[in-house]
Amino acid sequence: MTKKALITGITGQDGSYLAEELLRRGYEVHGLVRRVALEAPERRTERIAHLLDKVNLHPASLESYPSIFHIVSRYDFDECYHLAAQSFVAESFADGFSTMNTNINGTHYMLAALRELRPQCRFYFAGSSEMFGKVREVPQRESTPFHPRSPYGISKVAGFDLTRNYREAYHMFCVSGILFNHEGPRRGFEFVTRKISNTVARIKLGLATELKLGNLEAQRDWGHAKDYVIAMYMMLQQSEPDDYVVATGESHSVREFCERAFAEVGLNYKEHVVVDERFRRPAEVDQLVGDSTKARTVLGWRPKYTFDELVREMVQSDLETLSRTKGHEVSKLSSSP
Ligand code: NAP
Ligand code: F7E
Repeated sequence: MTKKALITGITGQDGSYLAEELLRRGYEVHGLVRRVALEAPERRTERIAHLLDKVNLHPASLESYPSIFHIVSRYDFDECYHLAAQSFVAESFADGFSTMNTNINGTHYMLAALRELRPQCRFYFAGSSEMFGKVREVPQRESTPFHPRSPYGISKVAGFDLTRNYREAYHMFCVSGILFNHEGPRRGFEFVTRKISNTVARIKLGLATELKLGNLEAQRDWGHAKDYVIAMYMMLQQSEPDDYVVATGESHSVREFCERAFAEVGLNYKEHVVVDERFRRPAEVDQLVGDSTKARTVLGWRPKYTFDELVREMVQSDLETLSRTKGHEVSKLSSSP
C-alpha cells in the first residue's frame, strides 16, 4: 500500500528536499501550509513550485490546534515529519515569545493530535545543534548535555523533551534528529551561508560592492540539506524509535566560508567583507562540530557533499539565477522605446 506522509514546513528548505525524496520513494506526500497575508503565493511556494501537481497541500498553522487536528483527522498518515518552525536564531532574540509559541506549542499540538487520532503514525521532530549552545564537549554527540543560548535553542530543547515524553509515556514512535547546520541553494537569504553566496554573486555581477556580517569567527559544522533529509527518512524506518546526531564532523568558521565563496569567483573576501555590529547576537554559539557515529553505524547514513562542493553549488546557483535576472533586465531595457 502507498505510504502517506505529512510534512509540516513543506515550503521551507528541508521540507522541499524531503518532499522530493519521499515522492521519489513512492509516498503520497501531504504538506501543511500557512497563509501569510503579506507575501505573494507564488513566492511562498517557490521551493516546491515544481512539485505542486504532485503533493497535497492543506491550509493550517502551528498556532492553531483545530487546524492541525482537522488535517490529521482526514488522512491515515503513516509518517509525520514536523519541520515547521520559526528557524532563524537572530529573530528569536528579537521576538522570543512568538518563537516559543510557534516552536513549543506547535510541536505539542502536533503530538497531541497524533496521539488522539493516529497513535501509530511515526513522528520526526526537527531538533537542532543549537540545543548544545555553549558546548560542554567537542565534538557534540547524543549524550552531550544541552545548554541552549537563544530562545530558538530553548524552544528546540522543549520540543525534544516533548517528543521523548510522548515516546516514553504513550509508547508512540517519536524520534528527534539533532541536525547540525545544513544548507544549499534553497537556503533562506537571512542565514549566513546564503547571505554570503548571494552577495558574492551580486558583487561579481557588479550589483553590490560589500558584504556586511557580524561574528566572522563563529564555527559551524555545515552539511548539505539534500543529504540531511535522507537521515530524517532513515530514522523513521528503524525498528525502534531513537534520537540521532546528524553532522559532517568538520567545522569551518564564517570567515573560511567567505574566503572559499569569494575565491570561487576569483575575488578576495578581505576587499569586500565589512564587520557590522548589528549582525552580532546577544549570546553566541561559538563552535559546533558533531559526532554522527551513531547515525553512521545504526542508520548507515553518511553525507555525500563536501564543504567545498556545498560552497561551490551555492555560489554557482546564485550566480546563474542572478545572471538570468540581470540579462532579462538588460534585454528589457534595450527593447524599451
Ligand atoms: P525554513 O526554511 O525556515 O522553513 C521553515 C518552515 O516552517 C517553512 O515552511 C515555514 O512556512 C514553516 N512555518 C514557520 N512558522 C510556521 C507556522 N506558524 N505555521 C506553519 N508553518 C510555519 O527551515 P529549514 O531550514 O527547512 O529547517 C526545517 C526545520 O529543521 C526547522 O524546524 C528548523 O528549526 C530545523 N533545523 C534546521 C537546521 C538547518 O540548518 N537548516 C538545522 C537544525 C534544525 P512559510 O514558508 O510559510 O514561512
Ligand atoms: O548563523 C554568524 C552567526 O543564522 C551562523 C538555523 O538553521 O542552524 C541555523 O542557525 C553563524 C552564527 O545559522 C552573520 O552569528 C555572522 O554564529 O546562518 P546562521 P545558525 O544561527 O547557526 C541551526 C543548526 C538551526 O537549527 C537554525 O534553525 O553565522 N553570522 N554574521 C551571521 N549570521 C547571520 N544569519 N547573518 C550575519 O550577517
